[in-house]
Amino acid sequence: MSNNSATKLNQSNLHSLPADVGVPAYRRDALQQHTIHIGVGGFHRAHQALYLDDLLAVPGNERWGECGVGVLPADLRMRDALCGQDCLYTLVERSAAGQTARVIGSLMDSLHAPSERETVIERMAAPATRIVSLTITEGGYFLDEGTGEFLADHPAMQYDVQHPGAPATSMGLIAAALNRRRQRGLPAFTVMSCDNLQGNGDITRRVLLGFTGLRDLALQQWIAETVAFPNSMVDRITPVTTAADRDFVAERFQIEDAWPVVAEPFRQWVIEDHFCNGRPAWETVGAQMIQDVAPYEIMKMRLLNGSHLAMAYLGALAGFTYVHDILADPLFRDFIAAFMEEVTPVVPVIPGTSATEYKQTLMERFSNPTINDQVTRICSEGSAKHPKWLLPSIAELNAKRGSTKLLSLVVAAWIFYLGRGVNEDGAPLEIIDARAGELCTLAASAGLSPLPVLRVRTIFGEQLPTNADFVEAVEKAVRSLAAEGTRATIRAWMRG
Ligand code: CS2
Repeated sequence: MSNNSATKLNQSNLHSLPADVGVPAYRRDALQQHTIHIGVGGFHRAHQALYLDDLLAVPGNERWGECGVGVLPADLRMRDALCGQDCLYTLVERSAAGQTARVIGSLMDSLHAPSERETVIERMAAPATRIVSLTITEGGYFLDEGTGEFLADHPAMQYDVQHPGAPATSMGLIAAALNRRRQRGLPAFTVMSCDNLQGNGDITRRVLLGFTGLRDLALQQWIAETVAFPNSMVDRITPVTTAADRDFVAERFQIEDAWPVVAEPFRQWVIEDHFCNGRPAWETVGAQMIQDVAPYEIMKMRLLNGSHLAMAYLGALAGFTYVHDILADPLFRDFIAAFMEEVTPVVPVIPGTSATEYKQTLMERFSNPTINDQVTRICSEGSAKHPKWLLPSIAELNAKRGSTKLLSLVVAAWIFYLGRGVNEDGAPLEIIDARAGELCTLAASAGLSPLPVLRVRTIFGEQLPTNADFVEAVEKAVRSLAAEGTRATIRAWMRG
């Protein structure tokens, strides 16, 4: 559906938008590209780019503009959508209280590395660049989940080692840009990961040093000595933008926007204050700058992201399309609450933060009926998410002799979902995972046995698959899912 009276979004039309749409309250032509962000998806546009947009309106910060970069071939669509509207886009916040829209202006340019690689490297190497930040998803880091070490043999890393002048990955591009800075006598930039990984900065450092060590020890040493890799915790539920969202923005806000973004009102950002070349004063716009973010990251990943995994596969099997509908179902709601309680013994205590309130807020956020967060979104890339968000809870609870009954059911539901390929109504499941081919085949290969998947070392590591109790618990849950169905299994598992 198109709306002919909607105004096309671009710089010169900003003043013609309806009065209830927020617009940048600063001069975009005065911005400088101090940050380069790799991975300009919905999440970045609903989160970090918004904090920056808020900050640019605060006197003294008006130069901290950003350039976005896509590294995947498919990112061309986002580059074209943004460039077609002067890098402006609409952010809609939705809650039961209503909907608000504002146009975000912090992005100054949008580049696509596969089609303009040299421009991307030069932009990162430019003297103005102070920070390169990343949301390249949990699977975008080349780490062995078993050992925690850099995956030097990964074909993508090997390709970039062999083509230093034409890298394809984020790590290859960053290394190439840092190399130019070193040769030109320029200071390094900070590399700031904003992905949901525990110790995301430490991981990025390990991967980048591992990668440069394969090729150039002098560069590796320079990076080790000069580049800062702050850890951070980021949070905001951001569904995938749909055609209905685009139509809604045209109808309700009279804006013709090729790629708006919709998010919940909640947002949180906790950043380790460790930068090597300056940083925006994010603390003036609500981010927390602290020395140790680990407890915040762990709490968020184990409770929020872990609960998403807990509802994702069971919810998909039971035929749910939206997250809030899962939460509206009393059985599933009780299950998610019980799942959070099971995980709580391995959630760090944060002074000044009540775990009980945190969990209540999560239940409310998950229940938000207006954002239509998709079950397919939270199901996607399970092979990258389980090792980060769920398996560490199981390992730590095992060490403490705590219960892992519901956690094991979640692992079982994921494997059953991969092997079955259809939900309980027989409708095909859309399995989105970089390792889908391999994992679906393994999951379907041995009847109802989860063993072939549990033996994938790069997901489950060395220890867990040798834990007979864990393996038996997963096997039992898979059998029950097949014989009794999702609801009966959840009910039985909740009874203890
Ligand atoms: C989600 C996250 O991808 C997922 O499965 O758990 O994207 C989640 O919505 C964000 O981390 C919220 O901050």
